[in-house]
Amino acid sequence: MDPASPIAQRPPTRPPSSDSSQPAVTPSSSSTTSSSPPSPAMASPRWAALSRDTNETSIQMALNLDGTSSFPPETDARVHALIETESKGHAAQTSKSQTIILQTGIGFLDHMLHALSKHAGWSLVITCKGDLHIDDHHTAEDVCIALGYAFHEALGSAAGIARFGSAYAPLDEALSRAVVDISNRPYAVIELGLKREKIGDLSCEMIPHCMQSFAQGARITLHVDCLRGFNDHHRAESAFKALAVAMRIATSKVAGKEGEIPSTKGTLSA
Ligand SMILES: [Mn+2]
Repeated sequence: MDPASPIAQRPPTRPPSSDSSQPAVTPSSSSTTSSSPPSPAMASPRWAALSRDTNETSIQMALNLDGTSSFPPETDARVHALIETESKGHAAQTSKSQTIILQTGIGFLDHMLHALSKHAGWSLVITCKGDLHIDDHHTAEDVCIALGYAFHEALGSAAGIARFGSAYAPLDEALSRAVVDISNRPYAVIELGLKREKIGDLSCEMIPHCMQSFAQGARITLHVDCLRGFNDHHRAESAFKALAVAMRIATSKVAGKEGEIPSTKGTLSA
């Protein structure tokens, strides 16, 4: 998937935000039919829905950065169908405060995105039918770029958020560190030091590439290092957990800073 390509089936974009930080090409949101900018007292839902079909992958997704069971009105019927099915059955990933259903077709990718969404506090539903008869590449890459687009759209303006976030997360002997800047400057340095060929059906070379693809789509600056650890499953999972916590911190709303852009330039759009 070309990171610069527009996403198909997007409804009109949200009203211009006060800091003009929305790029021209972005998955659109959603959130409100009002034409006035959101006030702190009536903040727009930080959510996005995305649907994308190509010859390589068909992805439908809904994201709410603040958890809950609420998703945008334009959420794809296939996402709703999945939620309906899971709510009647084995909704093991869904809790009182978060709805998380991940069916990318790659089990270990589902596991990593589950860790990311759970510890970031997101509600996230993804269904993907990809060309897994070829390999895992298109599916893993496209899902993560699309998740980045959805994140960028769901966040909307960076006004009032912390902007920077960093976290360490261990998993037994493994320890990872993630540092994020909601910068509108896509850049990623990911060093996980994985040594296996694959974990489950996900190639280890795709794991840092997934994070890089997410950062590209989300337009964030991201540094993730696995600092130690013997077991590659542990190394990868600790990295996604560290990313999750760093994202939660960076996107948290700062009391008293409502409506303020956290930048010395006064904008994060340039
Ligand atoms: Mn695990």
